[in-house]
Amino acid sequence: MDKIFVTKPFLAPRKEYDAYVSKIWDNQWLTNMGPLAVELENKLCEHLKVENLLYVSNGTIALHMAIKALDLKGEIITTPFSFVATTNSIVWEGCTPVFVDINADNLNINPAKIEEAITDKTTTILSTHIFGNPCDVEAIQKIADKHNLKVIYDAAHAFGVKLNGKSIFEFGDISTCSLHATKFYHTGEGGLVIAKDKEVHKKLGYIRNHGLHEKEGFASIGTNAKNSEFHAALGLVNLNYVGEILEKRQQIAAIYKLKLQDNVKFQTWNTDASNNYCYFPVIFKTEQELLRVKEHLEQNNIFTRRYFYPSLASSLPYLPTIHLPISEDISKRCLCLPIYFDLSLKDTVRICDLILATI
Ligand code: T4K
Repeated sequence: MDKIFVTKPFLAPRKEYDAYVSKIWDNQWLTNMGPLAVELENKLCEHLKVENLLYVSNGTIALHMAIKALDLKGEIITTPFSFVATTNSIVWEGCTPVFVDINADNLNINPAKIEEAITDKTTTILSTHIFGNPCDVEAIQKIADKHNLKVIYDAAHAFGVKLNGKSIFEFGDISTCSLHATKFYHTGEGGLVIAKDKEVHKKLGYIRNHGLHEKEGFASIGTNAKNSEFHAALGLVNLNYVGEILEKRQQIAAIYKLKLQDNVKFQTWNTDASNNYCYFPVIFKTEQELLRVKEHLEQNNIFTRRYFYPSLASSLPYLPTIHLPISEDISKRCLCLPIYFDLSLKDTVRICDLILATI
């Protein structure tokens, strides 16, 4: 039996991609914001109903760019329950991450605990909409306004998610997204940076392309965060299928919810938000139960992932260890089940039956 992984990238019909590759050959233009990258950017703005969006090379560089563009220093309040790139970007940019525990139900940073972590060095709140579930953006913005802090959202998982009918990318000073092969919508490698402010957007544009060049000199620092025409082409063909991708993911999620509801806990979703089902996390009663299920599934060629274990606050060798009980507990009990376009509903039912037979 074929192996089933936690995810599998969606690929549009090959001939649609090949048509774009022919264009690349004709243009002999491969990178540096070529015509396809520009076309993708425009189509993404239209699709997501946002402005000030940049297509970049990955979701990690998008975070680095956000910190750089806002010229952030000092302490950045962040979540311990995320992919390591969220924390790494803070450390790499010379800032200090200050972890605040999460809410056990929605798995996002707990705004009620943010204020007690604020010091005179705090400049920013950088949190993740984990598994695409919007943070309590209103509460976070209120705290930020009161203490004059910037807000960055790592929206790596949240492509297409809407909150009260608005794109989730519109909240905070900057939102970033990952368009990695493992995401709901992808361009192979890729990322997005969306800024609230036009001037910040302009600055991000310079940062993406080695900084601002003026006449014969240099005016500001930058990096290379551009993406190639081949990646953009993949994005253009895949974008036509996001409706179908979502529909299939919804069907898979419905089966998981129906069959597993009495035996595991699900992430409490923000009631004002849509869900893209980028991931399907389930929370077991104990870590032992999770490990039993994971092993049993592996014996049946089904490979789940412990996103996100262990808690970032207590596991990074280059940072002091801090024990935050809720994120430590959740990270031990949370398992992401397979969810992707090509996963059959029959296999989804089989996965559920194997889980139910183990717990
Ligand atoms: N912030 C957050 C909250 C994030 O979750 C991420 C990335 C970032 C920031 C940074 O964004 P990027 O710089 O990555 O754009 C994966 C992804 O590499 C990473 O993008 C993602 N989050 C993270 C949660 O997961 P791994 O090490 O678990 O991936 P890997 O290679 O083990 O792939 C997982 C499964 O997907 C495989 O078992 C099989 C399948 N797969 C994977 C690839 C790459 C395929 O079938 N085909 C493929 O091409 O990190």
